[in-house]
Amino acid sequence: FDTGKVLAEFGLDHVHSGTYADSLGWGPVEDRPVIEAQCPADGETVGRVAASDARDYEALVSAAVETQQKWRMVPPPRRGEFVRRIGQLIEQHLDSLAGIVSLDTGKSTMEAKGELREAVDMSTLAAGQARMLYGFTQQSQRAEHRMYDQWLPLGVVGLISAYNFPAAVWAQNGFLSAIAGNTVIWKPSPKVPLTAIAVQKLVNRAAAELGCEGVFSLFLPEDDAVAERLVADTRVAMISFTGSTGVGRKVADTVGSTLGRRYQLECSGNNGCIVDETADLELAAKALTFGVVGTTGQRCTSTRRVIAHESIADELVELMKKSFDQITIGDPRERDTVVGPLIDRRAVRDYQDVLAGAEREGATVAYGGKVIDRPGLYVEPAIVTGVRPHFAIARSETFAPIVSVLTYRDLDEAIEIHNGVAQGLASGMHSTNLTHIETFLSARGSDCGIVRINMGTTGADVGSAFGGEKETGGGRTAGSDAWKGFMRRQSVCVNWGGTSAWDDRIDL
Ligand code: UN1
Repeated sequence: FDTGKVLAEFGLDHVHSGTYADSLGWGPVEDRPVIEAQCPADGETVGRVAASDARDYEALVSAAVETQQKWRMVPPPRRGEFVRRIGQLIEQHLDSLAGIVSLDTGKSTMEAKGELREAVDMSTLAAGQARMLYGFTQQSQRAEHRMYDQWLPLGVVGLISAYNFPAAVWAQNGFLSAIAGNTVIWKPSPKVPLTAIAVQKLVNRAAAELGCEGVFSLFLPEDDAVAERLVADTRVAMISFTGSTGVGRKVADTVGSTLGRRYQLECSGNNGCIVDETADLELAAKALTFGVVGTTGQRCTSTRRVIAHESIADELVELMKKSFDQITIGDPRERDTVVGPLIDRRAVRDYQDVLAGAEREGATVAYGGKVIDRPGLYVEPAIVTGVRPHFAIARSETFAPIVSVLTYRDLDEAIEIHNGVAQGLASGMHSTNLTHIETFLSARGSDCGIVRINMGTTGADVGSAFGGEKETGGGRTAGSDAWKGFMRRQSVCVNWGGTSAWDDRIDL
């Protein structure tokens, strides 16, 4: 696609500095720091964006507090119409917005479109949910009293998102926040500034049409120290954070220390998939391939570990190699590209270090594993065999297309290996044996937030709750009853009979 044209659709300048402060409602700050938007495909600077700073923050947070006072009284179904309208605008501009997501992240346009469809799906889910913020009726033991619970807004939500899903994670958390009656301050990763601005511009258009200005605002600092204000600010009722476990822990410490504020964390995963001796290996190899290489291994749900029964491990690895061979790696702007580059140089270094470390510990890089000799940050997806559970490669998350293959003898051992890591986001099993599957789904099975049977670990459906246990942080967003995480529960009891009910005796 044509970079200049795609940017122009959102009023963004190609290469030259753009100060979009006016259109984003930021204050008249002169000497703003600049964020360079570099495309990971070739390192080209596609845009320069003026960042927000501490002075903008003050203006944004007071506006968010003030707007929330009004927004909380708007009937939820009307709030739903606003998020649905944002979804429609994303849908209308899907192709060019996907171009911007590709320029920022390096993911293929195919995947960028998938991410934006997820954002659209999230808008329809949230709009429908807005009519169903149900509380239960309870039966009071007192005569002529009505008792029920109701769900009320929290206030201002601070939404911190990572570079890998710059639009979908905002939509998952932001749309539920908004239908819940909260206002949202979005702090995206400074690695994806163009997506953040383009999305905010669509939001502003929907807001102007429906009179919902100020419900969503964008805070785009270049520097994490400025972002920390948001986390520490007691005017912000909740922080929803997606990113590494290290940063997530700091968020939890800061927010948790002021009781009454909430946090929701979606941190590192180390997603494993058990493939047993009864599995359809062709299907498993295909599902595992996309789980490993999709988004160049930079999803928190990416498949990091394959735990294969020893009798089929070699055959599975051969099938995975064949399937990996079919993947077109290339410039995300080209039509047939499936896998693009890594996000930055540091990610390439991490990829190299982890593979070198695995070899030192005695594992074998059985497929791929090299940096591709061409401009841009391209690497070959890697399959590492002979990995033992205690190897560093199997214990921590590396955002790169690398999968470790571990083997096991019986199901108990497989589950022990599977659960024997600190993270608990997505998990999977390939099997045709009902007992194996149900064991993995039982209380002694997977300890993760998400389980996929005969599927890949990635590509969550918005209809179910998304998030994980253990060091992944315990947060949930998207479907099921995840909306409750963005609201406060109130237990109500109304005495409608006008008498005080002291007597415990039943007297018919
Ligand atoms: C993330 O990687 O931070 O299910 C979240 C999936 C994606 C994950 C997005 N929706 O693979």
